[in-house]
Amino acid sequence: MKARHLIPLTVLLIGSMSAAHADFSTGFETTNGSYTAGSTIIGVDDNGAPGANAWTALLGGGTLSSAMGITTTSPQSGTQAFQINDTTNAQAYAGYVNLTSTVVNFTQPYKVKFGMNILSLSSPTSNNQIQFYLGASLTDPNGTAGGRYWTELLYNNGKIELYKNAAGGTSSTPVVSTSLSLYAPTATLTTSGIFSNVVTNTNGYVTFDITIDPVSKTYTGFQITSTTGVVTDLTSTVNGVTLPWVPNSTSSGLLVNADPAYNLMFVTGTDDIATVNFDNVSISNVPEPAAWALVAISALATFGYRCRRR
Ligand SMILES: [Ca+2]
Ligand SMILES: [Ca+2]
Ligand SMILES: [Ca+2]
Repeated sequence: MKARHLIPLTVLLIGSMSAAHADFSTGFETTNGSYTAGSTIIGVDDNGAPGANAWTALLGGGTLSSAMGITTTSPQSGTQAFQINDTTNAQAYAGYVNLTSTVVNFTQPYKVKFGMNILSLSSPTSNNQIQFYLGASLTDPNGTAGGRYWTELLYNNGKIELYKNAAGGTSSTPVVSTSLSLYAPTATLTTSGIFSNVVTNTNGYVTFDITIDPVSKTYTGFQITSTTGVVTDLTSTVNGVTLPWVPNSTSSGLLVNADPAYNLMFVTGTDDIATVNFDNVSISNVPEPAAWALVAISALATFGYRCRRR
């Protein structure tokens, strides 16, 4: 091999290395940590979570943590999934794990992905029945009175709602609000009291794929995928839209403009009765455009160099 052929290979490797980071990924299987079918998730240390950081009950704690457990019913992958089985309209449930200092490089763009399957949802119920967050603060993971988040995705009365920062920077508001029934075609939409569009039966997983640029504090992608093959790319809707970062809110004990923490949290509402599975949760860095541009430029330069040598 002539020396000049090594140049593009070297540049390609450097480009690839700068774009490659480790992922946080769990399917709630026994291989992912001490997840045990039929047992609570609370106290379980995921292999991918930093050190001994364990799943923590934020709400519905103590003896009620059995409602947040590992199920073998309808996993998206493998044989197990995380299930919140909320049977009371007087209690919220929230389980979170703190991923601060995880292997993911949170200073570079990253993708948050998870599957959700609402197995049942009954009345009485109000708004925001199922909730997902990444963020808040270490001292206030609940984000009391409007926490600060990297992302916030809610199931609200039949709708999937991805949240953004609201004008003024003190609260958040949906940037996407779309019907879950588009992705869960077997769901039954009913009217229950004053609440409409409530999914009441088993409907299969819906996978969310959210891309975040932590530097510009904006979304750069959002995709929803059903088990039946429906894929909706809402990137054009969310691209460049500010995350639910609420920079002026100090309600979580955060200073103005300080970054949220990295609490990965799943929640069911206080006055909601719901059984919901989560599976295939991952956070992974996305290749940086600059790195790929470098590869492309070096390839072009090498091509030009070779042409001239002929
Ligand atoms: Ca699984
Ligand atoms: Ca760990
Ligand atoms: Ca409840």
